[in-house]
Amino acid sequence: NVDVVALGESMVTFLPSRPGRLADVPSFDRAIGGAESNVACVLAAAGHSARWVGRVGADGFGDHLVERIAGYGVDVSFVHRDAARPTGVYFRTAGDRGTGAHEVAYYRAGSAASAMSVANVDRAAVRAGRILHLSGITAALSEACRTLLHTLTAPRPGRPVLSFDVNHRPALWRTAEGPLVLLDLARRADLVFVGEDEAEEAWGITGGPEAIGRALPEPGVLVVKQGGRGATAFERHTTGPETDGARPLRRSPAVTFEPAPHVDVVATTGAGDAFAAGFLSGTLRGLPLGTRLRYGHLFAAAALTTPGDLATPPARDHADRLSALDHGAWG
Ligand code: KDG
Repeated sequence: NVDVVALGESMVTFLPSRPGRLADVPSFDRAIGGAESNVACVLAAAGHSARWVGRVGADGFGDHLVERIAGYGVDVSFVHRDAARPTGVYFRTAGDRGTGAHEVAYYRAGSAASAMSVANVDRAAVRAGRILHLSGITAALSEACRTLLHTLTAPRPGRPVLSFDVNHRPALWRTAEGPLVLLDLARRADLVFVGEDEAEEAWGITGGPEAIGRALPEPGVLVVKQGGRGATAFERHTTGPETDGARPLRRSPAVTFEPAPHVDVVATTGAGDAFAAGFLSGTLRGLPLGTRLRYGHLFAAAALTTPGDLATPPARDHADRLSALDHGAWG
């Protein structure tokens, strides 16, 4: 049995050799990306068992992704190779020092991952973990991927705890229904990650975490990320263990805010994935809500201070010591 299964598209990522506009950058360094496999890699690096389920081309970039992700200790035995479609890739520029804003160019339309479907994904392998981690990116890839997510998020007996990162990527959506699809998927999940800015951009919610909490009353745990300021988590208590996959019954929610430590940001890409991995790591270890948020911040700090999407999280004893520091050292 595996702790976490993550399903989604992974891509070869090209990082700029120097700052500047995409139009000007002369060369790029190869790295790996993909929100869901990032989560799986960070969790594996943090000592949990993780599986990534995806689809890549039968090409050298596909080999590279599978080998690199396996190198983190992630189980890749349910990754399919598609002889007819290529592995997706993307290029990005270095973030603006002040705002972190950067350009992204995706080459993933018609990719192997966009052909993932109910017919070709091993659903037993996807449902084999304690936690299944999905993200809204997959819903944007194709109609077949959207149907797959709907199937995987349907309530059913024995469903793993469903973790969903909204990951709104406006550049990927070719229909106007993206925000509604994301809202529907988030409502089906047990644990949801969403950025405050993302909730405003996708759903027009401007009232901060409380307003997002009101718009999303269903998930047992809702985590609202507030950029460099911190994150707020709402935990709606369950009445007992989720033995038959029934939705947890809600009482009044517990709300916790944890400030983020100050870091010199090198690149923001992958920070959300690292945050999710940190929170999930704390969840798997049964840690209190505030500590789970601190783990999210610590893992995100590692990603924020490296140029690539992926960074090794702090070792467990180190993270435990840092998360136990009093509030003055945080925020
Ligand atoms: O969260 C990081 C991801 O955005 C990056 O790895 C690429 O998966 C990606 C995407 O679709 O943007």
